Amino acid sequence: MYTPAITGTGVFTPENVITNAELVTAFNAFTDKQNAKNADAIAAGEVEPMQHSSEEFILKASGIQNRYVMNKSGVLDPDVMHPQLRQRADDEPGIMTEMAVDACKKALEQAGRSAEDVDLVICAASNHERAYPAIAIEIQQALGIKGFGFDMNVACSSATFGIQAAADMIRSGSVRSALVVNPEICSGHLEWRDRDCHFIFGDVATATLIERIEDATGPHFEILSTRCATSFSNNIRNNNGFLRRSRPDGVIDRRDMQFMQNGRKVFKEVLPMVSKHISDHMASEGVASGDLKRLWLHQANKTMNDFIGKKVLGREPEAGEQPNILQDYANTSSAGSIIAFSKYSDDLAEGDVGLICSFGAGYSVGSVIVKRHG
Ligand code: CO8
Repeated sequence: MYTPAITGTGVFTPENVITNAELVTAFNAFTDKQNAKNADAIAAGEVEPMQHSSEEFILKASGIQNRYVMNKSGVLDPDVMHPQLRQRADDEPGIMTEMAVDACKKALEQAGRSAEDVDLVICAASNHERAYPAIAIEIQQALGIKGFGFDMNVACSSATFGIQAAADMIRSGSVRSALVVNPEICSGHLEWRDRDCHFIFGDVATATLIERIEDATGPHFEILSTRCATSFSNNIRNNNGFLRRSRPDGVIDRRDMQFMQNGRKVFKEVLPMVSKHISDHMASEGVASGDLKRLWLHQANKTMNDFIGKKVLGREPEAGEQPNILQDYANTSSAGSIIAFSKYSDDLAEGDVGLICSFGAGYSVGSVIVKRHG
């Protein structure tokens, strides 16, 4: 058996930022247009008027201030309200591949490695640009990696589940080195015209290089243990699949193919599940809360993270102990905890222990306990 270690991480951040102010202005303009269009039906009491969104609500309910997106103009155009992404020719790299390649190169550079050193690419994300060939195989080809690649999807937990899969293969010796990459174009599956969720998501790609610990050339994080759990729930759902299903009246319901959630229920049900999962995982590995130097949590909601941090540590987390990036990136699904890890882990000292945790649709929760070396 070999010991796996995280030797490099990389983050691709899109160029375009949307602030809450810009988002709310676009949403409210759309709302006014819709209400004007439906004025007669609204006056007759047949249609409910749409309500404005508010910056204050978004910040208070979620902690989000900005989000990065792959296309800004479409999202902010009240007559469009979705990203307008150019369809790629079959012989061009896909959009997810371009994002992933950038993140992977940064992870390889940080580890002092090149593509020839890698045996496996796992593209772990909550949405994939196409069904097949696997995005991972396209990334593998774009980077010039031998070995193999495959796609996997566990929604927001894709990265930690991918890390477990890669770490287990490294432990057993079937691969020597793996890239787990999470290109998330959440803007493509978000209903930007829905006031309840239009502020939630952003786009990004993260990559994590995992190698045998003896192959590490610089500072690295030994993977002490991983744990994954799932429990079926309809409270976060996206019905977009390969079947073109229509309603009884023959209409294809576009909303049915986008992100849907019952946010309040998610909040209530996922918090205890995650807190218990982390505490049980730590207990079975003999890690006390006092031993934990950092928590890199899934980035969906600030209140949620504050709650989990307090529950796991048994006290209010101190500044920097549980870094949030959601104020800048919003919820980037599987990439969130890896962005936090990538940006806030360099300062840990030899022997410091930390925990990466993701949670979300499924429900799913994945945790990775790591120890700093070097
Ligand atoms: N502006 C102003 N008011 C608003 C707005 C708005 N934009 N939206 C709602 N309100 C109003 C509501 O109408 C409601 O009014 P009233 O009290 O009169 O009924 C009031 O504000 C409160 O609304 P909510 O109860 O909905 O508000 P919450 O406080 O619950 O906050 C949140 C909403 C932020 C969504 C919160 O519930 C939350 O964060 N929940 C957990 C979410 C979560 O973690 N989800 C995980 C999903 S991600 C995942 O697993 C990956 C899926 C793949 C993603 C990729 C595709 C995109």
